[in-house]
Amino acid sequence: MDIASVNALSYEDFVDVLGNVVERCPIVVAAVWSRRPFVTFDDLEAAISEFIDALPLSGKEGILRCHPDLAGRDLRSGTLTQESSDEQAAAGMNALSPGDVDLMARLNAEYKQRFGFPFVVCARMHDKAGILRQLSERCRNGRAAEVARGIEEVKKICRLRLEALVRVNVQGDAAKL
Ligand code: 2AL
Repeated sequence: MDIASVNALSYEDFVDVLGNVVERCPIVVAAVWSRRPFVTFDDLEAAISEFIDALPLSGKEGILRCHPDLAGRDLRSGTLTQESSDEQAAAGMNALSPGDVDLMARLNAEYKQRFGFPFVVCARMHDKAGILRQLSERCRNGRAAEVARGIEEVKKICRLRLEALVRVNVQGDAAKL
């Protein structure tokens, strides 16, 4: 889909097509629909990013809380969104040894206990070893730093999900379909 086609969508279709670019948070794109027309792909991405940045701390934490754990309950029960399922598979989260599943569960629980929201990382940009390393390292950060870091990761996930839906041409403009 190209940016002109994105701009032509009704809000219902816009939310249907782009609603999960931020995991289980369709309100984000429902809010930015009124910022159309987007001149480029980057313009659309920037509008999403600005909406997230303008949220109060509780809203940013809420976005983080909409993310499923890596190698967690939703993966085991088959209730991940398609996007999350593909991302977790790309990072090998669906093929962990029983020992690594236990380690992830322990570290995820420790992180959540400390911060009150889940550990979020852009899974497509890391492998299993990198994810486990970050999870143990980030458990030691302060809370404000982790909200900021988690939101940075949400934006990376969002960029990749947007790229799968809207073509970015060589000039950085969107031009797909
Ligand atoms: C996820 C997810 O669902 N996709 C991804 O890249 N990261 N979840 C998470 N807790 O980091």
